[in-house]
Amino acid sequence: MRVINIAAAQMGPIQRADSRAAVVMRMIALLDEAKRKGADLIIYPELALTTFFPRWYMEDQAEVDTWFEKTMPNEAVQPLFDRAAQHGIAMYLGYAELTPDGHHYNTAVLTDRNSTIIGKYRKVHLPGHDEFEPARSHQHLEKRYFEPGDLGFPVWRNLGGIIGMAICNDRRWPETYRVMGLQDVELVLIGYNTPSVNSLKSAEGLQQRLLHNRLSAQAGAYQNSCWVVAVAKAGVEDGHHLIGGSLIVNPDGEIVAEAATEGDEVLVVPCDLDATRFGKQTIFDFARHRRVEHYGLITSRTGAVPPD
Ligand code: CDV
Repeated sequence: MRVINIAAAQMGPIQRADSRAAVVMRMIALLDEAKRKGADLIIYPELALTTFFPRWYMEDQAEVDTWFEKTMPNEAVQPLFDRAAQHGIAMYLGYAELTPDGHHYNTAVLTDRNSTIIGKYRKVHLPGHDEFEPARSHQHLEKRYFEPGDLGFPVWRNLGGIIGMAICNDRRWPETYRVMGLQDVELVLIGYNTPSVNSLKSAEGLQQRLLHNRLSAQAGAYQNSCWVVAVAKAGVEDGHHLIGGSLIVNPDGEIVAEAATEGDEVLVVPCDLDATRFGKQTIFDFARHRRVEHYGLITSRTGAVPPD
């Protein structure tokens, strides 16, 4: 058995006025709880240090940039890295990244038990739109504020396993998991901020959004025989509701833990990475069963084209 004790650290809402320092204090409290429960690895949500700012329309780039981190760790976040190293807990941390040469990404980093950053992922599938759309009940301006990630879907060896990362909307795309599956991934870490309403489709509410969250994570886990951990920032941020439903899914696609609240909440589950092997050696033994000669459209065509 190769067991990693995984802590899914769901976070309740972060208001627009909340400081990074206050948020980091909450994250440290979650980390301390994870330590008490024996965690080896903690997963925080997408954009864990701030409110989900892409809901706000901004024209002033200087204002936009206040939501971004120019270095990681930085002064505000250093106490989190220090406490994680003290506890010997590895970490997935999502934040808005502004690079020295001016690029903006929706990013997650992976640290080892010493809080050394060993991996970086930049969100590939950016949802939403890039201009103000008055018909929407809230904006979702990720396409305005971020560039699509430029790092692909790498995986890293950490804690004795093979670990990959994705961010929020990525979890709805089978390609996300499969590209990592083809690198023998054993554990996929995902942070998310998902509004509980679709601002263009009133029939799609909280229950359907929770269903799609489970469906995506369970399918990704089962079809690639890996663990999937998906962690929310949840609750009402300045009047805008985000779903909770953080979950840990095993390589059979079964949910083994799910958050019960929309607040700060830690789920800790021992995840045996050897449990990934059965599926990878049988029904999802890619080397024996995949038929790449029939998959060309997956990479040669982006949008659907109906037949003549
Ligand atoms: N932050 C996100 O990527 N949110 C999307 C919303 C727009 C649906 C998601 O896939 O959850």
